[in-house]
Amino acid sequence: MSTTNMSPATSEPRPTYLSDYRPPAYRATHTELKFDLAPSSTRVTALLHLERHPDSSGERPLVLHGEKLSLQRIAIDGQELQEGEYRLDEETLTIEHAPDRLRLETEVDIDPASNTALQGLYVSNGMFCTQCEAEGFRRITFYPDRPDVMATFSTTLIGDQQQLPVLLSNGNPVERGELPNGKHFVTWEDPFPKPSYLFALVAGQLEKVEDRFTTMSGREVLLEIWVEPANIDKTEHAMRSLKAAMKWDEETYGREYDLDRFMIVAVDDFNMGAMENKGLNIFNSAAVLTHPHTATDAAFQRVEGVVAHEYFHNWSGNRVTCRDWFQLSLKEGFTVFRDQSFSADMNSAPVKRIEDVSFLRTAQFAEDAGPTAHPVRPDHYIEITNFYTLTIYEKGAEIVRMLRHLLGWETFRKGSDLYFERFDGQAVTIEDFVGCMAEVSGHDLDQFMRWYSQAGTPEIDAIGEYDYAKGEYRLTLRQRTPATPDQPDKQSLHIPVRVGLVGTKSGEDLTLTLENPEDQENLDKGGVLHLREEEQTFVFTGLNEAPIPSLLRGFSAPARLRFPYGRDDLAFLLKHDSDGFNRWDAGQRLAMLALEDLIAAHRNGVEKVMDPRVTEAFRGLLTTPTDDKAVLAEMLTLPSEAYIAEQQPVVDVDAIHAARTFVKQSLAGALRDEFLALYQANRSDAEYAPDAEQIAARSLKNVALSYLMSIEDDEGIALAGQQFEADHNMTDVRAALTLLVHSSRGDIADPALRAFGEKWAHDPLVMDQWFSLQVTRPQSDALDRVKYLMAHPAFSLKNPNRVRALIGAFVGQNRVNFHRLDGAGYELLADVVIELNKLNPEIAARIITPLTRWQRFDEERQALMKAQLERIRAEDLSPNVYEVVEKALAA
Ligand code: B3K
Ligand code: ZN
Repeated sequence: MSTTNMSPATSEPRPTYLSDYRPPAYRATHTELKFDLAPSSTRVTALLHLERHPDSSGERPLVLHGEKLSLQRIAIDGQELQEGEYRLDEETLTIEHAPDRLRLETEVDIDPASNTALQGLYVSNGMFCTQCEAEGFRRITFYPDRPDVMATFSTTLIGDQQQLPVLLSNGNPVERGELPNGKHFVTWEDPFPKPSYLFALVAGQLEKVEDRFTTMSGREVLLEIWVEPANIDKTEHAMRSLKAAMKWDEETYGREYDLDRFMIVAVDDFNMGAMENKGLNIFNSAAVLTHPHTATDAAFQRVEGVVAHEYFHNWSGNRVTCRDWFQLSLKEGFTVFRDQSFSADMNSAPVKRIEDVSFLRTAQFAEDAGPTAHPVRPDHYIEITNFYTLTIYEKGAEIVRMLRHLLGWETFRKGSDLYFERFDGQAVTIEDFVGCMAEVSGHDLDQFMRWYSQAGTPEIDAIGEYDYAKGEYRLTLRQRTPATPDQPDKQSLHIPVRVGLVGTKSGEDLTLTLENPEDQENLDKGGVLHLREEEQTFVFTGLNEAPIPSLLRGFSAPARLRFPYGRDDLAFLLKHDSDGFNRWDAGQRLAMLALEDLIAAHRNGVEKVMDPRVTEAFRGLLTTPTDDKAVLAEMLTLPSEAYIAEQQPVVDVDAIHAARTFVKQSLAGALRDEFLALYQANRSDAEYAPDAEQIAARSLKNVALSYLMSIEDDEGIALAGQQFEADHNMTDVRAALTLLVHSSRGDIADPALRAFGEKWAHDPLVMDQWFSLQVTRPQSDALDRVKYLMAHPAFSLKNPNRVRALIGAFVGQNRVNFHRLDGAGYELLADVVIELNKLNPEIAARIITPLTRWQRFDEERQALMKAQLERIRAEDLSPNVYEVVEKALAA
């Protein structure tokens, strides 16, 4: 049981409120740490240079955080404290009458080997590593563990020379040497003041690859990627990505790296993707290791994005950090925006936008519509770990993107420069960031700030009317944000709506002239209408042909936009819209209309009929030559079941699955030859490279194969078999194997699966894929397979990647089987959550998400899901799971 963990029957964990923020009574200026590393008992000696905060009155005591620490010694300025001179509870150490300036020494013992929560110091595959964000450092030593306390650190690591030959921490190594009993030590110094959440140490048997980067001012930086010896051949792409990111940040944001060395370490047990510790980024091995034979294109791209994200944090997060954890999106939203822009520049920009928006609309919109909805800057939380959400990250990035477009790149860049210069070395707020943007642009961003405080996805209802005689088009936009928990009433947001009017005769963008000069001025600056009121009408004049509006171009705001498009309008936009994103979106909308009909047909038990307009639109896509294969692959991809579900008032998983399968099979049947030709045209024996061109061709080929396999076309099956056997690269192997395993052709799939499992038994990241692709198969035996695989020797609830690969994939991507009407899927998830609650509360509170969305389903399923939530609530819960389950049941 964790220290803040109280059984709901006795007392409930208490929330922390933004409005209660006060600067700390004391701050640390310099911190000296010594670790004597041993798996079950590590001695941590800390010497903190503390001084009273200038804003703090003399009455406030010195309070340090500390959890699960066994205190051995405590002294102030060399004087041992006696019992009674300090107070210890499960979360804090309090010294009532401390001097204004002091040196506090503590010695504590901790137990990294039994730390399955993976916060603080823990052991992964025999390697010591840390995860301190947000509040893990307090599990290492007593400390003012809050981001507004920034100190320089000096860290000495002591370990067995054989077991722990490599000893790493933040900054630069300044001393090393041998010690008695086969031990050795290394001392590291980090000259940049940092909050404790950016502290890191790593110790183990590691090997490195190194490289160098010369910064724009001519300094040479040593780059090191540290991995277990078996993975030394999987670092090349991460290194290339790191150098590209360093260069990009110099060129794009004028940001240069500051230390002499930058290290990345790969660990197998990690709760998130990676962590931006100063000078020593620690990565989930899944977010750093790649090899053409073990990682898919998607994995290569993820590595590039995450390496860049963590590197970019060196400025947006580390040099300028958050005052408190309510400001989390200050660093995360901005840094996600930065990594999205980087990936767009490295690959296909339109595809990157399509992927990011699909993800946002599917997953973040669902969060915003569910019981855990919260503003991008929350005003209270019980467990901050629960707030590393899609809303903080992805919606936060959309807000920064809106600012970038409102201001234009050059002004936005000036605002960014001002922010980094003015607040360098400080812990600041979202107002400080937006304030810089307002200051450099002269824009009034007061209303815009509501994006940070108001939860929920705004809905925009648009209607348009063309007056032929006057040559006018009247576009009326009405906004509304639905109520969310704690926020019944919403105010109007400032929403930038990028528009175009596409002429129905010419197929070209018409010149936009607005009646109102102020609106026209805004429009001239980038085709944007500023919707600030609940309802606004924009009158476009001088039009000599009827237009079809193209709205929210490039997805200019994270909103749901409705417009009564006819199917012919959508087919027209799919052909003619000059905005690539909206061209794709028109195709998705067209498919959605057809899917909605088919969902209804399935529910009503009437025969399903395919809308020929969808087939013709696809035929058009398949037969029109294109130079953008990457976008074509996206256009040929139907909306996911999760996205379709998002659009339904009551989710009918079976009807959605049936309708989508029907559309896919109809298209495959009607366009078989075209898909086959597409497949053949995009085959290649060229040596694998994760470049945009090859990735596009592979996506296109594998999309074509998925259509052919949907009808279990003989030729398709043969091609999938050959593609698997050819073993050219993991992208192709995994695509082929997944299609085979998801088909009814067990005769081909089973031996392939077995061969794959045996071949890769030694590689955890490939085995994760082996687990996932089996449990996502739509056949009704999937749940049995999950249970069978949970008993597999390679499965462990202690490894978050494995949990995500098996349980996460099943509950998130196998909707028909997770939502089985006998409730067995829900029961299985609840069982897992109950076990994980004890082992790793952070992961438990995440994996439970699908159960919390019970209101979206029919009554029968609602009852089954709620029953499992109640069952979980009856357990002795971590604050993490407690907070999520309470919200879900209160909804
Ligand atoms: N900042 C880390 C978050 C880790 C927090 C885990 N509770 C990852 C990132 O956004 O870069
Ligand atoms: Zn981040």
